[in-house]
Formats: sequence, C-alpha cells, structure tokens
Amino acid sequence: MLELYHNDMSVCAQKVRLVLAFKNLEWQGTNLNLRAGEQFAPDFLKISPKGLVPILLHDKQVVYESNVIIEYLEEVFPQSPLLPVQPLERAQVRVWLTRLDAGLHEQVAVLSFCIAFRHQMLERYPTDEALQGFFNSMADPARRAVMKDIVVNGMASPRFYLAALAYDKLLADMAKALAVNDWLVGENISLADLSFLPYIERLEQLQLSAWWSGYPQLQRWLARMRDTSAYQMAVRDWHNPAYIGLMKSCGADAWEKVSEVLKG
Ligand SMILES: N[C@@H](CCC(=O)N[C@@H](CS)C(=O)NCC(=O)O)C(=O)O
Repeated sequence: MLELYHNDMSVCAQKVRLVLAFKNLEWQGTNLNLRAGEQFAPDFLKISPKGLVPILLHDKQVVYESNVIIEYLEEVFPQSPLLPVQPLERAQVRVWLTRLDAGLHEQVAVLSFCIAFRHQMLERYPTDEALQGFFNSMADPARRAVMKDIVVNGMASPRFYLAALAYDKLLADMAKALAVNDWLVGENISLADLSFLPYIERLEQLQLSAWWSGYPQLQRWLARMRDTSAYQMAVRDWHNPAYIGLMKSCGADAWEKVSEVLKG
C-alpha cells in the first residue's frame, strides 16, 4: 500500500503526485496544513525527521526526499517509464533533478513567500511578539533564519534577488533544451518534465509568466504538460483557491520587481 503525507500546494508534493498519477498508482493521502504547523506534530516527526512533506510510506516503510521518492517509484513500478533507456539521457534527467536540491527548491519558496505567503504569516501572527514566537518554534536554525528574512523583508530581501537570478538562468536553460526537443531530455516525457512543471506553474500563479514571453517553446511545453491526465489529477484537482487567490492579488506588482532585479 502507498501512503503519501503531502500538502495540496507544495511543489515537491505535486511532483510526487504527478509521478503517482502518471504511473496510475493508487495511494492514500494525508494533506497536512503547513501554515498551521502540522508538519511539526510529534507523530509526524517520527516519520519525517525534518518536519517536511512529502513522505511516502510503501507497505509502512518510509521513503523521503521527493527526488528519492520519485526514483524509488520508478524502480518499484517500472510501468509507464519515466527514465530514458540510454545511460547518458538518464544522467541528464538526474542532472535536472539535482538542480532542485541544489537551490531551486529553496528559491521557489523564497519567491513564493516574499511575494505572497508572507502575508499569510503576517495575518496569522499579527504582532511582533506572536511572529517571533512562530520563528522561535522552528527547531532548525537555518530554516528559521531564512523564514525570518523572507517573512519580514519580502521582496526587499537579498534572497529574493538571488532567487530571481537563479530562476532567470533556469528558464534560459529550459528554453535551450526545449528548442531541440518537446521534452527536457530526449524524445519522451521523463521525471525531469514532471518535476519542473510545479516550479514553472508556481511562477505563473505569482503573476510572473511574462518572464518567458521570449521563450514560446516553454509556453508550449507548459501547455503539453497540462494536457496530461496526470496534471489534472495530481495538480489541478488539488489547487487551493485561497492560495491561488492570494498569489494572484499579491503578485500584481511582482513582475515589475523581478524585472528591476534582472536589469541589475
Ligand atoms: N528536499 C525536500 C524538500 C521538502 C520541502 O521543503 N517541503 C516543504 C513543502 S514543498 C515543506 O514541507 N515545508 C514545510 C516547512 O518548511 O515547514 C524534498 O524534495 O522532499
């Protein structure tokens, strides 16, 4: 039996749900409310030492880290393969996946919080004291420092600047790959495409789609990805209207800010 501890709008949870859906696998889920801190509940920390989603349980055995989970699913359930046959192309898929762990995942959180999600926190903890109490409740000092910076400083944070630059490079690299093929690696959809879809859709939700107006191949890839039933089941059906609405309203001036950053 497959059980997934996840969150409706979490990008790395979407990535795992996309692979489950693409492979037509049945699973049971627990959707954690991350703003309410359900990821820090003692019972959850027993299976997720860092208090992060997604967590997969396969016949009660725990697998964590979304990149590890999707490769595990690929190995255990080889139907509808999502890794190419050629070793070189498999390596190229893994290079794309590594990019998420090497910074892009943190950068999507930085952009999302600086533009929109910080407002959820400021509303939930309306006084300085309450906000400080929330920061203090985060056990990991590194995560606490990042959270404090992006919630307090928003788009004025230097992290926002660095995240914008990293994403700019990502979009250029994706456009380069998609100028040659319909998919990020080789002739077929792979773990790389499914993994990056939530990270691009998030930009659109933050009102930043002008970012790839010079890359029509990226827009076509996005449309192709959204045409899959996996997208509908794993992403679209989980869209949380409150989050989508918040990102839309808070994102109104985000592109202007990102453009300023990119101009240096
Ligand atoms: N490297 C991890 C990152 C997991 C992660 O950052 N999860 C986020 C949601 S996308 C989370 O659980 N955030 C809760 C928190 O930061 O308290 C993975 O790929 O699984």
